[in-house]
Amino acid sequence: MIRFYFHPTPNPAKVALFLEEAGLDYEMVPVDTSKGEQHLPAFRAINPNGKVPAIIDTDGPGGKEARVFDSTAILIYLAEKTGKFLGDPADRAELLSWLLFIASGLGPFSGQAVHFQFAAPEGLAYASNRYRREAERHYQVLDDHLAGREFIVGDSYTIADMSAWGWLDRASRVRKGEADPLAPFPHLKRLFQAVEGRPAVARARAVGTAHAFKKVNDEETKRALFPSNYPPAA
Ligand SMILES: N[C@@H](CCC(=O)N[C@@H](CS)C(=O)NCC(=O)O)C(=O)O
Repeated sequence: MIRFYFHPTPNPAKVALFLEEAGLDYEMVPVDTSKGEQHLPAFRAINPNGKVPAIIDTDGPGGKEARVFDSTAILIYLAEKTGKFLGDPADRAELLSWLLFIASGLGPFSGQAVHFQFAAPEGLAYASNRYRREAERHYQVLDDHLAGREFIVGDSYTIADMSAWGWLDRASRVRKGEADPLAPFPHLKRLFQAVEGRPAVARARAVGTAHAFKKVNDEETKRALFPSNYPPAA
């Protein structure tokens, strides 16, 4: 059994997709980041970084419980555990390279592009431009790589494609104001649509929908999500 610590946001979405693709038995545990539940000591014991996703595998290595945090670590852990969606072993260097490119580039720059265009105070044009343009540059790198290729790694659907899907799903926020945000990146758009068409995506999108996650963006939410805007806790 996997306990899956979840909030309906891009990094947990990648893991939801893997769990559904692999047909693993799991229990979704809501972590309402808008209420600050990611900062509770009980959750910090699972992810010291205080972010979702995280998992507990009650049947980890040696039959012992294992915690895994960070979406890319979880994807690699579960792919190795199940032997699914890792691609050809001969392509492992490519798989790790593209996973880390998404984990350290495409994902974080997309996140900051969304932050500066939607959450930060007005007037931070330099930051908005930098993060949006860097996100777009990462889109272009992946788009160029995908020319003439069906998937990111080798010739099969892997955790790299799932990882990219999680953030490409937010392209309309990353490229605020664009009606068809992936249009300039036709290979990326094709990949996104191919993943989007998989039955597991509909199931992954349904994860957590029965839970009443907080939607209001009030002072509690701002303090929970952006603690660096407030004085350090004593
Ligand atoms: N590198 C981490 C990033 C995790 C992350 O930023 N998660 C967001 C949701 S997508 C979160 O927990 N936000 C709440 C917060 O930052 O307090 C991963 O890939 O899992």
